[in-house]
Amino acid sequence: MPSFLPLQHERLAPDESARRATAFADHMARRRTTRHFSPEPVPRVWIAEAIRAAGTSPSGAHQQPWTFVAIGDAALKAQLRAAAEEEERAFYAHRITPEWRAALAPLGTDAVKTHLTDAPWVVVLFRHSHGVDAGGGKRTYYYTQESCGIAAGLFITAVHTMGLVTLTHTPSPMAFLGEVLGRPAHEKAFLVMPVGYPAVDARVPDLARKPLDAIAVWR
Ligand code: IYR
Repeated sequence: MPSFLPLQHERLAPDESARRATAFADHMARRRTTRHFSPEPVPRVWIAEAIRAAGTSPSGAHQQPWTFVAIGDAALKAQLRAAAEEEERAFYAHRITPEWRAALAPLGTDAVKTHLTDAPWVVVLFRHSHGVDAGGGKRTYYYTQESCGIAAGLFITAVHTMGLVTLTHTPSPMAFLGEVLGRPAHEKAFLVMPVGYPAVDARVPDLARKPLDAIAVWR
């Protein structure tokens, strides 16, 4: 039998909804992805709160198919950076297609991943490709990609809201992350997110977002 509870919901005055709608969209419009992090420390509890926020994400069948590994240890970050750069050197030298290289050109990315050692925290989101029941048996999980994508979005939003920056980094391939971080085989590295203050001279590519009328259709 499913068990239901009354929804806890605060009904806002319409003008307050309107004010929040614009304030939040403006707040998110100020978010930028930068590759330039300050090594300044960030309290562990802030990272914990961002993970707690991300963990409120909706997920397929409420299976919550995610593990967030937060790395603050400098030696471990250096080990991850070395492994990521090895993969990325092969990516930029051989695996990248000409079309992909052209698409990345405006971002100015290369195989050097200073953010993995500059940022005080590197958070790696692992997607559970399936669950494991009490007896060690495989339990099918649903919509794990979508679920982890939404959770990552909430994490990024939490980080931005606390005045920090993050970068959605996808080293390719990512299998080394599970090995270095000792995750079980059903946890697949999904996204690497360094978190910290921006460097004083942090820069961002000169990019524009699509306007509302290019991304919304009304019927
Ligand atoms: N994984 C590489 C390449 C890369 C791919 C995309 I799509 C980006 O938006 C940015 C980078 C890297 O991290 O450099």
